[in-house]
Amino acid sequence: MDNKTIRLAIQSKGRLNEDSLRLLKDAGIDVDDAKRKFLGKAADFPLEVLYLRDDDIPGVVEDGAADIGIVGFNEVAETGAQVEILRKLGFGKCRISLAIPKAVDYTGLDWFQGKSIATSYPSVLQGFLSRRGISAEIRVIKGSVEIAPAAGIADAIFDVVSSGGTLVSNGLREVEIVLESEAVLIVRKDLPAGKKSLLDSILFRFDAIGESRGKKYILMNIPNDRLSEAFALLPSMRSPTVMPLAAHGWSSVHSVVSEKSLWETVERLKAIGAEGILILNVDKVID
Ligand code: PRT
Ligand code: ZN
Repeated sequence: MDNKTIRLAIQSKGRLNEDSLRLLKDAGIDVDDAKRKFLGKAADFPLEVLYLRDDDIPGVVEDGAADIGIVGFNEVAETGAQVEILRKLGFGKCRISLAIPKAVDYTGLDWFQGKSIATSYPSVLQGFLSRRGISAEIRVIKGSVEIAPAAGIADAIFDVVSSGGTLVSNGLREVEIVLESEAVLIVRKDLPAGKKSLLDSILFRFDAIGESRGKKYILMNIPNDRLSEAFALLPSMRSPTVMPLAAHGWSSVHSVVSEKSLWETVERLKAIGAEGILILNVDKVID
């Protein structure tokens, strides 16, 4: 690996693979989606992609076999790898929680005293239990942790949850959220100086994509005598853009609004006479 190419580790298959590749594509970095290949190359950016199991990504970045990686924060926490977390990436959101059979009367954390807990995250769990002064037996299981209580393997589980559907269909109830997680961009501790500018360029692109998340571009026609009311409703990056319409007494107003308040803003704009409202996606935002 030379100093003019940066090497990124991503999950080869699984929940984070597609979103990781999409993020790269949105950032103008097209890599061959050769899932069976171990090492891929970007066509238009000096970047190599190493396709790995998610469990291996933090360690490979720590060792410097990859310079950067995209992986769930839960894996970074579990491996304890000495890497720097540069960005949260907004996908792969989940939590690692303690769950118990739903019929059990839960009395608080003390319930776990002396119990057995099945998990694939023994290190995160041990850390949590020690901090809370609970001593329980940890049983490491690599897959299908959710069946452990029904199978008589453990009293409780500590596992990744997102919708909670898996817990419910296994007769379990989430009782303590221990760790919130999402995909993160990690970097090795001693990134060679020559690769710093490549990393900066990737961060610049990722940030522009991150900034655009949850934002919509809105344009509409407004009677000129209602413009000041419209401006009050449209907090923009600097201030809204106003262009006169050919029709006398009307202007076209353009702005960027947050998706959360979009419908409320649209209703208020309509109430002050806005017409021909268009709402468009925002791909990138560069401040
Ligand atoms: O093969 P490899 O080792 O790379 O993959 P893996 O099987 O270990 O991981 P994978 O692909 O399942 O998940 C990769 C990462 O996605 C995890 O490390 C988390 O950071 C993140 N993530 C986000 C999740 C979930 N959501 C999730 N729901 N990982 C696992 N799950 C499991 C959960 O444990 C449950 O069993 O999916 C099931 C469905 O969840 P519910 O709650 O929606 O029913
Ligand atoms: Zn894994």
